[in-house]
Amino acid sequence: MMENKKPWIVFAVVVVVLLGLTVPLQFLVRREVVVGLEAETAHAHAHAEEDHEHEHEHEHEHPEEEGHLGAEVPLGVNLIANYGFEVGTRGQIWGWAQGGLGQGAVIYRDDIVSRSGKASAAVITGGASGIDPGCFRKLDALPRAHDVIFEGYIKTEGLHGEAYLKVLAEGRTGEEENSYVLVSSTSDDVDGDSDWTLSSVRCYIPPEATMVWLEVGLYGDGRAWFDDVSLVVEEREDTLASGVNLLKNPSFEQGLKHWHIFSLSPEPLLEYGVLPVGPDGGPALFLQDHAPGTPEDKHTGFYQAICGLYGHQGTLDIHGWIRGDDLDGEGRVDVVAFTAAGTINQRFSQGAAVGDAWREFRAEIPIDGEVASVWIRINLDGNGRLFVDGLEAVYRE
Ligand SMILES: [Ca+2]
Ligand SMILES: [Ca+2]
Repeated sequence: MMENKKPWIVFAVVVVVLLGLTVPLQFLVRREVVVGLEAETAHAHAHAEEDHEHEHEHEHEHPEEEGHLGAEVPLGVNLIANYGFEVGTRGQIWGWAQGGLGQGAVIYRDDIVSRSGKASAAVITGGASGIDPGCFRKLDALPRAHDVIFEGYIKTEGLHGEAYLKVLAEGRTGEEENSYVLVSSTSDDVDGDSDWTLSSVRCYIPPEATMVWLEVGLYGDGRAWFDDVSLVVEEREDTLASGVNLLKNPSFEQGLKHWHIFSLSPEPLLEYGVLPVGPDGGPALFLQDHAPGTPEDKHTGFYQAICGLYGHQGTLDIHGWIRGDDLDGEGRVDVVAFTAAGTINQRFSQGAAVGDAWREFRAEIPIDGEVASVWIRINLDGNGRLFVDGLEAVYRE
């Protein structure tokens, strides 16, 4: 027995020393693999997190510093640290900022509900309608002239509205702090009572982009959770097809799927849905603001973004049907082109007729190579009822 004891003690000491050396290493590896955090970038991300506390338009960065970030962006890997919302406290999710007009919405790290790991990002609106409450972050690297694919899992409970992932690319001219939108595109929305559902959005980031934001959030009333998000940069896939309708669900046969709610109203009293009243015999969009005396400058509506137009020369032919009923204000379809020149141009409006007749409208939007994206937006300003159906956006070379 005495002969065996000394080697045993030596062995125990060696084990303890090895554990002491490898446990921190294992922790770091686990942290990176499980959580997505790289230890050496924590400092830089901490600064990024501070930046998130500011609103988008108050970002301060040097354009020359941003100018050479594009070349360093790695392709094919998830660029989001803390993609599973594992790191943080209930009130603060590491690497993510909280935003949106919540009307009392609570945005938090939920350590009970998760798709993987132990936590997710959650939003509860608490009975009132929320306008984009959620979490957002700025991409540290700029994937200029590339496609980005933003994906993640969304779970909803009693959500009247929609939960989504959004990519927002902004540009800026000179020293001005005012930024302008180049691309704003949202993923397939999730609503109602949905278990974890993969949602994704792919869009092209034009070379003029100076900031790219990622957001997970909701519109409406209810609860939503987000987990396992990823942002992957790929070479451009130029999939712009000519001669076909580029809009998804253009005639509202799938309800409001693919149409993202857009509102500047702090308290929108919005009713929307589909009614089988369209000129095509199928469902049409029905939009109504019940609030009596709603001012005409309160825009509420839906949009769908068409991306991937950059570098193309041709026209975008718009066609559809619109019908107004008891409108106190205006209903219309706007086509908003976001260009590298930094101005919103090619905005075409169509006033709604008061009465029951469907009215056909057409517009031809020049695509000059610098149009980064186009929104087809259905607007209701003021109150009343608006019907829209059979929308088409066809690119022709
Ligand atoms: Ca998680
Ligand atoms: Ca229809």
